[in-house]
Amino acid sequence: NTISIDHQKQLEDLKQKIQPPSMYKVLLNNDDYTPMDFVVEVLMRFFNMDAEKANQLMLTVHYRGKAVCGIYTAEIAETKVMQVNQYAKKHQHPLMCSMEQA
Ligand code: TYC
Repeated sequence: NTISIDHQKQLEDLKQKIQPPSMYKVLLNNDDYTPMDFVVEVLMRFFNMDAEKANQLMLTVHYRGKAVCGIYTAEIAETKVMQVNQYAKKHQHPLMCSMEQA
């Protein structure tokens, strides 16, 4: 009947207004100078990986050029990128972290 059709349209309108946030991949890039141990430490410290996972991902970056460390909302992704790049700079390593829309 008319009422249930109207109700269904209201629900659809509401649904369309609730959009999930855009998500961003946080990437780690390979370089020739950053020590492997430092990259593993970064992955454990900022991406909450255990030693095995961090070592695996570090090797993926080393052999493939880059890898995704995690997928986050914009604000979290920006914070991760800043934290990693600041930490690398403080320790005088050229390690580079960046983000792109997932
Ligand atoms: N390629 C570096 C080395 O041989 C190790 C490395 C891995 C550097 C991952 C950066 O994101 C990186 N010491």
